[in-house]
Amino acid sequence: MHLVGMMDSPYVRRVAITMRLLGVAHSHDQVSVFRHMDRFRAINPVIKAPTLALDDGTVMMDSTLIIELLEAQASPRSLMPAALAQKAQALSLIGFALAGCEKAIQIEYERKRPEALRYAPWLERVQAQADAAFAHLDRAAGAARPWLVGETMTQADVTLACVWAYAQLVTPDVAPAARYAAIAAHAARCEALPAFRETPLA
Ligand SMILES: N[C@@H](CCC(=O)N[C@@H](CS)C(=O)NCC(=O)O)C(=O)O
Repeated sequence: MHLVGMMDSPYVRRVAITMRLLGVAHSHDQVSVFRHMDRFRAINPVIKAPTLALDDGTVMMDSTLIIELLEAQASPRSLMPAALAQKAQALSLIGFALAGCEKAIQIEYERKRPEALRYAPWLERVQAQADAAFAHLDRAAGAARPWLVGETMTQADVTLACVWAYAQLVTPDVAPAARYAAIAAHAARCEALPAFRETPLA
């Protein structure tokens, strides 16, 4: 299978790290959805990163759907807890992390508009949503034992670390490290692992 997308995308990175952690063999092409549109379109006409091209020609997109396939392929290896309550906890935290990520990206895109076209009430709403997501994640990181869902690292840890690294690189003011010290410490623990070090953000 062939992964397509730049590693500066938190979505591409969570897939790439998941592949390493689950031991899924793959190739990877760093193709940008903005700078290499024609090349990307030839692989996936919708131009979304990450894209996963399977050996039989199937084209997949959306990191969560791709990770679902990786989990099925790697079974019994898994980054998701088997027990229902822990699985729900992991999925809940992944949802908060992906929402925080979406809000950071929305703010970043809004800032790319000419000043006259920016809509302050929208930015305020999105920042408040980001605040809620990161505050929840910070409480969860503060209660980690030592991982977010107990003694084993899960997809919730992978996703939070990828989202955090992206937010710190691109929109550090949206989720200040000083305010979310527990997330910062938790993400640093993830980033020290080989699978993260071998899959740098940019
Ligand atoms: N929900 C998607 C979000 C993916 C996404 O928005 N990727 C960005 C790159 S970070 C992209 O493809 N942007 C180009 C576009 O949407 O036109 C996922 O989890 O994969």
